[in-house]
Amino acid sequence: MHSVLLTILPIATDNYVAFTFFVGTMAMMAASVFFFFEVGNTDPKWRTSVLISGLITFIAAVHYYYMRDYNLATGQSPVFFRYVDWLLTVPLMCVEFYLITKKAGAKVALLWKLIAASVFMLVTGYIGEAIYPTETQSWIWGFVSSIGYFYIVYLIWFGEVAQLAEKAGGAVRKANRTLAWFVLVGWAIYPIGYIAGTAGGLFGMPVLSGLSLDVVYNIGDAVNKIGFGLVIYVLAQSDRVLAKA
Ligand SMILES: *C/C=C(C)/C=C/C=C(C)/C=C/C1=C(C)CCCC1(C)C
Repeated sequence: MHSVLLTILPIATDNYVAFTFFVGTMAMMAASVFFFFEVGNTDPKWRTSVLISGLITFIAAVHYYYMRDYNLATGQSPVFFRYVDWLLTVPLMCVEFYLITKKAGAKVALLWKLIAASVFMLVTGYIGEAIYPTETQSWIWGFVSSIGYFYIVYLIWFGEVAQLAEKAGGAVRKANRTLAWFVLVGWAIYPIGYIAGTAGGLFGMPVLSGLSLDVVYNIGDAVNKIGFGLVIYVLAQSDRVLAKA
């Protein structure tokens, strides 16, 4: 028992997968501390949004702490906990879109649409990655998952979220435009990781062979979770009622 508790699994210097799990854990922890402390330095109307930015990176930090260990101990990809993390954090990102557009009239129905589309995207992606990981099945489920993804892209770029953000104007409009790029470009990192992990890669082409799915997902998470939170933070800071001295 003691040997189990005291065992330290060293990360080999050429083990990039384990290294990105380690750096990911640290980055998510640091971002969480930052967002949590900044809540007190935020205009009251944006506090919930900044708090949720911190919850997103905090949930990821806890998962990364575990996934880093899992990967070092087993050499395997922590697929299940990866998707548990996403199932918690991606709907919270949907909540952010709802909160920033709420004052312009966003209804709870819009929040549910975003959450439903993200859960659909993630559950079907999990089926293709973990339950039926054969080449044909992975491609089919990957395409099905993409329907959910493109629906979210549509809502944020042209649909209700975009319209409400334009109506709100100012800092909200600006923030939504930046977040829309995160969803279009930053979130597109994930299908690349998915394909890297699919049997046969990109239809047998060598472009993604040798690329680790975990390295791609870890980069995607750092860019999207921390980046997303920072956009919300900048919005909150730019839209504060300055006390007149
Ligand atoms: C913090 C975690 C985030 C923002 C995760 C986002 C994940 C995706 C956008 C995943 C998308 C996928 C597809 C569009 C097709 C292939 C399967 C997925 C689930 C990797």
